[in-house]
Amino acid sequence: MKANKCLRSLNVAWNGFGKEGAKALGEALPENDSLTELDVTNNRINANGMALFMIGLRTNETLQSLKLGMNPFSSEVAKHLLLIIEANEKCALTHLEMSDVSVDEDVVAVLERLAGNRHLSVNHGKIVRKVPEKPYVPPPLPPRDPLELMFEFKYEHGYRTLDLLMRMDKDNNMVVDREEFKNGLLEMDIEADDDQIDELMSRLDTNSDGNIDYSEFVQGEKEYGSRQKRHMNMQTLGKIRSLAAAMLKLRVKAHMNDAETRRLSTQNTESKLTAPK
Ligand SMILES: [Ca+2]
Ligand SMILES: [Ca+2]
Repeated sequence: MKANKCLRSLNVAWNGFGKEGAKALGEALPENDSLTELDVTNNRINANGMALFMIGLRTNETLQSLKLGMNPFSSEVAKHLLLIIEANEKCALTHLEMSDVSVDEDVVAVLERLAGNRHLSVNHGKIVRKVPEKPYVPPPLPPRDPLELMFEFKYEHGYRTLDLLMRMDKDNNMVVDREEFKNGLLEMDIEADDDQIDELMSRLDTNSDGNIDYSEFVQGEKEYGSRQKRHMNMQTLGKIRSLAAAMLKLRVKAHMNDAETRRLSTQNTESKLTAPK
């Protein structure tokens, strides 16, 4: 094609020539000033192949019809293609066929700009929403032990053990019975059903007299309060791990962006080298 300066129409559809064919076309297009129609439908041209092919469109001034359908490239690649067409002020393209390529709002925005100053009709696929990046969702924490929550409440409010007992002991007999304990937890917004209340009572009421006295509160705090502190340490550790994982993801993404910038920069250089003087 480089040598054949009189060729007006080239149909190489359904060859499956892939990246190598796309590269050859990308190199030939800037040097050809006769070709007006090019059909490369169904040639297994993916994003890499399109990158090589698009180099040729940066400076081509004769091509009017380009058929790119049934090649595996994305909306993002279609956007780059349109940006290249937009940047080439002498581009003669009036018809672009890629009716099986779904496009997102970024492509639609470029098409709207082009509609204002070019006579270019583009057959594209359906318009889809841009796929947002999935936000990182940490795994749910297991439900907290109501006793640990109760002692956490005590620490947060700066209560002494006696303050906690007196807060729950509504009849002022210096012990907390089942009903007082149940209502006390409710007032602290700690949820526990009847079975759980029975179980919690049996853990605190070690002499099984049906009441929690001061020494039983102290003993309970030793046992479940220290567990609560350990739990808090584990939570802190979990948060640090989540943060480290998120930072690692950001570093990987930044590295990928750098690689993409370098690749585009290389393409730029190649384009300058192949462009006619
Ligand atoms: Ca009482
Ligand atoms: Ca007791």
